[in-house]
Amino acid sequence: MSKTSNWVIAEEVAHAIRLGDPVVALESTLIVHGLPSPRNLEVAQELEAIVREAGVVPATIAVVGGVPHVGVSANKLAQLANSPDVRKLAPRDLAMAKVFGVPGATTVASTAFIAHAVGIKCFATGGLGGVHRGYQESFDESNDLTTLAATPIVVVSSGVKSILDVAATLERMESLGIGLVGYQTDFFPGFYLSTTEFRLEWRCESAHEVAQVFRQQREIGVSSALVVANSIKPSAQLDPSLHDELLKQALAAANANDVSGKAITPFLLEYFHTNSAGQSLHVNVEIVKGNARLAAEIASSLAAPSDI
Ligand code: PSU
Ligand code: MN
Repeated sequence: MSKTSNWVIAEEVAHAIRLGDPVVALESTLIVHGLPSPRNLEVAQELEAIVREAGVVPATIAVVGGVPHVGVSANKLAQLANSPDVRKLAPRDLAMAKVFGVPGATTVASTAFIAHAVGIKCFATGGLGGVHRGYQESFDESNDLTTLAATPIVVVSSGVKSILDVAATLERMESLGIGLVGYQTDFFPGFYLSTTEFRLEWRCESAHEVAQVFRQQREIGVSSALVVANSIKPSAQLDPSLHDELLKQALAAANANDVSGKAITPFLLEYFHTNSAGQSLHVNVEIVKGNARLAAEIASSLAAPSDI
């Protein structure tokens, strides 16, 4: 019995995978824990619509009744988003979720893990998890990084969340051997901000080039993910001075409230959303939409016959 045999794969998704048609995986932690209700469920639908408009099949991934679902229905996602204390599940939690029959949202790590296991090659999110500020004391580094190091899938993101220690995260990505290219940018994006000061070593101009790089990785046996860093355009970014001010306040509030571990990322994002009069929420949604659009293009290129 394969590890995926009791998973629920939507018929449309299973069909596309069988035929080699393009599919884009979407995660559920971002919806359930990263965005406020009721906007979160609308966003989930908008993301799927963006992928569909590009002629690609969307597959939102979540755990329902302990079982990974690939291509979860709007109804099931709403149930998940509305149930209290729904867990944030990393790959290491999937076995326990199954045994105890609990629902959960999948992080970048578990979405990538599940998507790869069923044969999906491309995935879109907002910002990856990474190394938290103060990691020297807390050892808080997202499992997203270690999982992506061992999961061959294209992940489109706007860098890592700007609440993190970006320099340390980039160093860890290098140590872990995670592939990284900028999409039409020479600088690592700053999630809510179009750019950081960190220069990227590689840049792709098109979805086609990204697909070529990923195919090449697979061909030579590089088994890490390929992270595609896609920036929000400068005119749509969060005002940088507002960003810096909110970040200072959010970190102080997390500290004062003793927030740590899995709760820290949702806490900081929520702080931004409630204290920016909706501006950060708007930017966060735009980021993820842009990434879903690009992921659909890349998935299409990956499904087209190879020219290398
Ligand atoms: N991107 C967003 N919002 C989010 C996340 C990503 O725009 O909420 C989620 C992802 O699911 C990612 C998680 O895996 O945050 C990272 O959590 P942690 O730092 O606890 O590993
Ligand atoms: Mn953590």
